[in-house]
Amino acid sequence: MKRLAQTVLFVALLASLTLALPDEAHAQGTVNFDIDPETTGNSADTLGTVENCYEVICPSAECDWNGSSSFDDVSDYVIDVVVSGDTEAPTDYYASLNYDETKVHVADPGTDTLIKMGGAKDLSEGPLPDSDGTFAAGAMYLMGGPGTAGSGTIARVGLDIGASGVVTFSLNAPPDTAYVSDLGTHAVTRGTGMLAINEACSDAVGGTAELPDVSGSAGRNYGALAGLAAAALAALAAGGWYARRRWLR
Ligand SMILES: [Ca+2]
Ligand SMILES: [Ca+2]
Repeated sequence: MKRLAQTVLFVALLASLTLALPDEAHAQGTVNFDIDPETTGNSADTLGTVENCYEVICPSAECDWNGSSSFDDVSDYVIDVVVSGDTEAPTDYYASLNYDETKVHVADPGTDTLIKMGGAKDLSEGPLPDSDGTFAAGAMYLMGGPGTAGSGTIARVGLDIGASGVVTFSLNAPPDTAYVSDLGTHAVTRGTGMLAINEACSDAVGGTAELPDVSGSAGRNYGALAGLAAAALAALAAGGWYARRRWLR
């Protein structure tokens, strides 16, 4: 009976060791994927500020305030999928990007999925435009390589904006999002990013959550109303002062 208990313990120990093995395969550092909705200062091996949310006024007449969409397959704006952390020179990568296809599509102009991996085989989903809510970017060296080491942009994504609203971009779990170097497959973390089209970012992060069902434009009107109220109070106070002076004379 004691021997049986020892055997069970040994098997359990062996099982726990085996389960720990996949972590050994990620001995190289973690690579953090994120979305940068404003690309200023970004390159293959440099990162500007990685904003969580960025406000844009739709740069073309196709964006309506009434929520209707119209796409013309031309890029109006670009965002970046960026990497940081243990960004060894990549030998292949995948970035599976989710987006709200009622507001943006991934268009051909402006999209560059080889920024960090010049001369690699482009494995990205195509042909563009992509309009089903998920765009799979990726590349792999069949010869040559590796790519550019360092934190920076790994894929630049051209967006055809078709409607107003807040779009949250996210990345799907490995293996759909992956980073591989000569050291092997890196563990990854995944961030999100938001583009507020003709809206305020504060609405997207709940800054006006205490107000009942307020849209972006209404939120701004509250500010204007508050300003008017303050002006009215000042006028009343001034009026009262003037009246008092008249009464005292
Ligand atoms: Ca940025
Ligand atoms: Ca797609």
